[in-house]
Amino acid sequence: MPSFVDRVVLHLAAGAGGHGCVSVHREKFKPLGGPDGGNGGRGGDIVLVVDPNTTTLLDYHRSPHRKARNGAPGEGDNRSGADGADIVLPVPDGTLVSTRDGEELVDLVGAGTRFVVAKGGNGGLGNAALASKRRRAPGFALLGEPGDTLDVVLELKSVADVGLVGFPSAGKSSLIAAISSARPKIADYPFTTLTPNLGVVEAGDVRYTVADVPGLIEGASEGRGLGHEFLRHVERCKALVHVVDGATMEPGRDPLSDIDVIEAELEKHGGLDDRPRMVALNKIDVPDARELVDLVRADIEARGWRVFPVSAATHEGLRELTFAMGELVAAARAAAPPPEATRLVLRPTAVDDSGFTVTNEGERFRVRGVKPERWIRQTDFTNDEAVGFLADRLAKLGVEDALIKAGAQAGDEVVIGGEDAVIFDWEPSIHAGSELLGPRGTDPRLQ
Ligand SMILES: Nc1nc2c(ncn2[C@@H]2O[C@H](COP(=O)(O)OP(=O)(O)OP(=O)(O)O)[C@@H](O)[C@H]2O)c(=O)[nH]1
Ligand SMILES: [Mg+2]
Repeated sequence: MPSFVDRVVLHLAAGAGGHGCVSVHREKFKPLGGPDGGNGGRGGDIVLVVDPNTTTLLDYHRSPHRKARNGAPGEGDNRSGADGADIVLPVPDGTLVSTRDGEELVDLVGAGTRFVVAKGGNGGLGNAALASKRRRAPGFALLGEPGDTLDVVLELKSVADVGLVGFPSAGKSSLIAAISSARPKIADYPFTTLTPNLGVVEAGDVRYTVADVPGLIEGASEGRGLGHEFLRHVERCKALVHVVDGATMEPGRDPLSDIDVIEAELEKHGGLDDRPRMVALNKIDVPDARELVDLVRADIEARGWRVFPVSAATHEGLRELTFAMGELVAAARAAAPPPEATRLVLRPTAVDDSGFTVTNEGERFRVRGVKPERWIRQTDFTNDEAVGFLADRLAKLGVEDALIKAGAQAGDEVVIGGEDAVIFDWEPSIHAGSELLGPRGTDPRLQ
């Protein structure tokens, strides 16, 4: 059975920032100019954009690894490195983005809606930008930061006003083809439809969208047939229409029990009780089916649902059906607030990104904070002067003092960051040492 692709896991890597450059200006007869190392470029972002021409997640199923370009390193003569190009991934309307743990990040609804799902790293400052009165000729530059790397789950939940539900081969796709300009695949074997088809219907002055759902069978919610996960596509629908096959020859099936089976699956899926329903008794061009209409109509109407005998084949009854669906949609629109805007769930960031915390973990002290952790990533630990600069920054932020307050002593282990943290043997004097080192620079060309 072909796989149904409305859920994919994407492996994303935004671009890394380019490193800053260490360079010293040279000119004939002026051997010692100032520092002129340029900044590294930004790494490219990965952006999801709702594109009406994209209807499936198939492309991402085939190639789930996406990587944006890195920023270029800075160069001498104050030339900044080029930014890495963003990559833009088109997704269908109604794509839900979440983490692998199931935490919802964003619900992308409406053409053109954008979401930066992976941010590129900032470029590192070159030594020109790091120069100050006190540090006239820095012999180091900052490293570019890595870009976000993460896995996200994309799930497609169609955005349609009316959802058609029913057994395989009941004629749901045929109905969509008959009432809209959509041209879904139609065939006389079950499970023809593997991804929902979406059609736009105009009935009087109401314009609405209709989607079908792959055929349901008893036990779908336990994974039989194509499984009930398809029902997620009708979660957003304002109304449901049962499409019932009036001409099926299968033993044990009749319109009333078919409806009961589908209702039981909807019930198990949950969350759809409040959606108004109607019934389209299809295939009345077949004499047996036409006879059934009068036998079952009263029972269905007793549930409060309107019944429409139709034929997707001859188009009989379709005008009444589409106008009635339009009425339901219009009523739902009038009752509900305006179309749902994109719901953004922002990833939790540190409460205060200017601060930091120091915790005594027994064996070591741990420093957490947006700034200290970023500074660590920017530091070239092979360069003493860069390490001194880091120590200065940490001291200025108050990390040094906080460590002393927390009881840290020379030689204790200090960790800055979370999982892939950097571990130091703490030397309170590193601060003072860097002061000495700092202003002068170690670039041998400057001696
Ligand atoms: N005689 C007659 N046949 C119909 C009518 N509507 C659909 N059919 C036939 O029924 C079969 C199934 O139609 P589909 O539209 O593919 O059914 P479906 O409900 O989308 O089926 P799945 O996608 O498999 O769930 C096809 O052979 C259609 O030609 C109708 O009104 N009259
Ligand atoms: Mg179909």
